[in-house]
Amino acid sequence: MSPATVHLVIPCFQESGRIGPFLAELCEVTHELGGVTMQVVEDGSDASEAARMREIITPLCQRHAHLLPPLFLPHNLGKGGAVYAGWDQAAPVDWLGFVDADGSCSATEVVGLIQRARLQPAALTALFASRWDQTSSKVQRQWKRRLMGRIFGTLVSTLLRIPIHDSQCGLKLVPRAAYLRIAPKLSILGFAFDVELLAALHDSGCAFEEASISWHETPGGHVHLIRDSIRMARDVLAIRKRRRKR
Ligand SMILES: Nc1nc2c(ncn2[C@@H]2O[C@H](COP(=O)(O)OP(=O)(O)OP(=O)(O)O)[C@@H](O)[C@H]2O)c(=O)[nH]1
Ligand SMILES: [Mg+2]
Repeated sequence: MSPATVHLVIPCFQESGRIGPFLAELCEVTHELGGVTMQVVEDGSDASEAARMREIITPLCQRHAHLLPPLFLPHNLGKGGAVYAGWDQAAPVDWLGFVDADGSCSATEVVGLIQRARLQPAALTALFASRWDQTSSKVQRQWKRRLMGRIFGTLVSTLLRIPIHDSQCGLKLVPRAAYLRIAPKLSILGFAFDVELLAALHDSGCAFEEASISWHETPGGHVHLIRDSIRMARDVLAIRKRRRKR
């Protein structure tokens, strides 16, 4: 029997300085794995950044047919907007997923999560990678990000009453059928999109599991700890309000 198919989106906002080695390794390991397609979705570039991204991605596309040509969106939608744009254009695979471009989560971890997904007899349970095991040497993060991650995780699980520790980890796999059911309800396109995705999956009856992974933070992140945390907390409150109305 052929393995469950996966389409992975790599959302990018001005990542030409960070994505190269990670994308090359990801191409190699997913090529060996088979049944995986991938696409970079970038929405933060000017002409010179787009040219740099093409310089990195074009040779990889030539070597690896499973790396689809990048999608350059005309306007900045945010991380979630880029992920959904990629998912909405994907061929009918079993699993839709995304992974951050900066390599904080290694290509080996991506393979591990795909293998875990393929153990399911059918694609039914969404898999959210998690940095919750924060005491472990597996997770290296700046203390400020670690702390904000804990606070935000507690906020999400308490306000939304969903048993999750780390809703924000940059690696997730979602059954495509489950995504199609909830897609019309999704409206948050920024950094809190994962929270709305999680809540919608949960409310639609789709099970999810947190999968502990190694995480070695790559410097140069785009999340602004104060500004984005406030925005994300507001988004969580809005999600709670909408859920209560239903
Ligand atoms: N397309 C797109 N991708 C984005 C946008 N903002 C962030 N991303 C991508 O989202 C991913 C995560 O962003 P990072 O900059 O790594 O976030 P961070 O500040 O390191 O936060 P953590 O990784 O959670 O510690 C990266 O692949 C970014 O390029 C955006 O507006 N559009
Ligand atoms: Mg990062």
